[in-house]
Amino acid sequence: MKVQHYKATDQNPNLNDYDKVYENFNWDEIEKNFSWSETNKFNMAYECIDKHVEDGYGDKTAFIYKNDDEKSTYTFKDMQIASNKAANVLKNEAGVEKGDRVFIFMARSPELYFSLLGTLKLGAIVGPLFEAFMEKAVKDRMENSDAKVIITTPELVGRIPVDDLPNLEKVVVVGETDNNDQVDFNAAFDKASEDFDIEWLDKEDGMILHYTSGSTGQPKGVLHVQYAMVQQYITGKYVLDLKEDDVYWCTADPGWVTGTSYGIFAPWLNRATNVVVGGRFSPESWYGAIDELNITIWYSAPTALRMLMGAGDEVLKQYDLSSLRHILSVGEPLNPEVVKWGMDVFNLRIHDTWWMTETGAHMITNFPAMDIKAGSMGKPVPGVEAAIIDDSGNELPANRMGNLALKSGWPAMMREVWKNKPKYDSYFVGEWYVSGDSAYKDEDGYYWFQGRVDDVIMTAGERVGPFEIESKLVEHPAVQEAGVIGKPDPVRGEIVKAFIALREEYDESGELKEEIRVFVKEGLAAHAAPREIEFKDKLPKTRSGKIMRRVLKAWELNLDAGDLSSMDDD
Ligand code: 6R9
Repeated sequence: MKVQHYKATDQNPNLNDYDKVYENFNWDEIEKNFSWSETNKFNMAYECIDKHVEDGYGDKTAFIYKNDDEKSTYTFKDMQIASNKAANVLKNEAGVEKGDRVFIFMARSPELYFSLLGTLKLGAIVGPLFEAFMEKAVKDRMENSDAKVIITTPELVGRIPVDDLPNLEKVVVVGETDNNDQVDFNAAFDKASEDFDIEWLDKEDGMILHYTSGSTGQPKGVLHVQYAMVQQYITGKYVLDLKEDDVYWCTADPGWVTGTSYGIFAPWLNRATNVVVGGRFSPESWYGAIDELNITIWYSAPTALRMLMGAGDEVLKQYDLSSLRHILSVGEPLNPEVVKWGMDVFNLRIHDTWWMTETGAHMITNFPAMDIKAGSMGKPVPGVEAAIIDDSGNELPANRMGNLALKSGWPAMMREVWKNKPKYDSYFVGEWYVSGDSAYKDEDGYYWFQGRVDDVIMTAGERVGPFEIESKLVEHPAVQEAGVIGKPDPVRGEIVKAFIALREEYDESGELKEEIRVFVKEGLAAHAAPREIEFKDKLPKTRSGKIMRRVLKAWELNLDAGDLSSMDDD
C-alpha cells in the first residue's frame, strides 16, 4: 500500500536536527533541570506548581477550566494556594499521611486538580478513577490497594461501598453532605490555611497508582514513582513541544494515564498553561474550546478525531481554529485517513504517540522534527530503545511482525503491579519489557502498530493485523468505526470478520456489505477483505476510546468477555 509522507516542519528549530537530540541524549543531563538534582528533595506537586512561583512566574496562567459557559482561570500562585489548602484539608480532616492511597473519584473540575496536587504534597499516592465507574469497579480498586481516603462528589458517593472496605477511613465530599462521617471538602477548604510544608520524598517513592484492565482477570494497579517526572518533563518539551506561551489542551480524563502524565504533569513541569474542558464531547464544544481559549497544542485520541472528521466541514467552518500549531494523538492507532483529514482541515500534521499505562510516558512518537509516515507511530524517543522480538526474546529484522518490546531502564517505567509480583515479572523476557502489542519496524526505523498480540489474525497462513483493515474500512464513506477480529474457521484457521458502525446517513444492506468488502479487497489485499461483516449501532470501546476487540470476539464466540469495568457503556 502506498504510504503518505508528510515532511518535518520547522516549528521547533532547536529540535529540528533530530539526530542531534539522540547523539547528545543522556538521562543524567535531563535531571539537571530539576532542583532535586542538588537537594535530593522530591515532590512532583512542588515541581509542577511551587517551583514556578519561586522562580517568579506566580502571575502566569497555569490552569483554565471550562465547562459549557463556566470558565475559571488560575495562576501558578492561585494553584499553589489551592493545593496547599487541599493538602491541609486532607491532612487535618482525613488524616492522610505519606504513602497512603488516596482515591479521586469525580468528574473533571478545579477541585479534582487541587486535591490531586494536595495529595501529592502530602506524599500520598493518588489513585484516579473514572467518574463512570460503578460500585464493583470502585470496590475492586480500593480493596486491592487498601485505600484509606476517597475524594468524591455527592452524585457519586453512593457508589462507594463503605461497609465492604474496612481500610477506608474517610470519604471526602466536594459538595453538599449532611453525613457527619464524611468530610465536607468545600467547608474545610474555605477555612484551611494557605500555607503547607511539602513532604519531601525520595525519587523512588510511590506517586500514582493507575488501574488498567488486561484482557483477562482483575484490573492491575500500575504504580509510578516520583522519578517518572524526568521523562514526563522531557517528552512534554520534545514531543508535545511545550513552550512558554503555549495554551495546551489534553482531552483525556485523569482516570486514564494520558490525563495525568500529559494532562497534569508534563504541561505543568514545563510551566505551560494547561486547559481542562469538562462535560461531554461534541464537535461544537470541542471546536468551541479551541476557538475561545486559543489553544495552541492539542493532544487527543483517534476516536474523537474520527468523530470530528465524521461531523463534517459545516460545523468546522463555524470556528476559528487558527491558533492551533501542534496536534497529537494517542491511545489507539491513528488511521492514515485521519492524518490526511488533519492536513486538509488544519494544515497541520497529527503526530501519533505510542505508550502505555505501564510505561508512564511516551515511548514511540512522531517528533515535530521528523517526517511523518501516515499510519506509523513513529520512532522511539531519545533515551528509549525499542525492538521487535520473537517469543524467545530474539530481535527480528526489519519488516517482520513480532512483539513490540522496550529495553528496561527508562525513568517513567512502572515499579510495581500492586500486590502482584508475578504479574509484574510476567512482562519481561530477559532485559526486554514486552508490551503485548504486535508491530513491525520498517527499514527507516519507523514502527507500525498491528494490534494487541492476541488480536493478530492468522488467515489461510497469512498474518494480518486488524488495524490495517480497520483503517481501510474507515476510508469508506459509509463507515464511522470498524473493529476487526479473527473468527475461527475450519478451512482457513481464521477468517477476517468486521464489525462496523455506519455513519448516520447510511442504511444497512447486503449490497453495502458487498461494496465494503470489495473496497477492502481492491484497496488493500484479497486476504484482508472481511469475509463476514456485521453492522452494529456502536462498537464496544474503553473510556479512553480503544475498540475492545476482545469483547467483539467474545460476542462472536459466545464467551465471557472478562473484566468490563473499563468499557464505555453510556
Ligand atoms: C497511553 C495509553 C496502552 C495500549 C497499547 C496499545 C494502545 C496506545 C497507541 C496504541 C496504536 C498508538 N495504544 N497508543 N496503539 N497506536 N499510538 O493508551 O495507555 O490505556 O495503558 O493503553 O493502547 O495497544 O498497548 P493504555
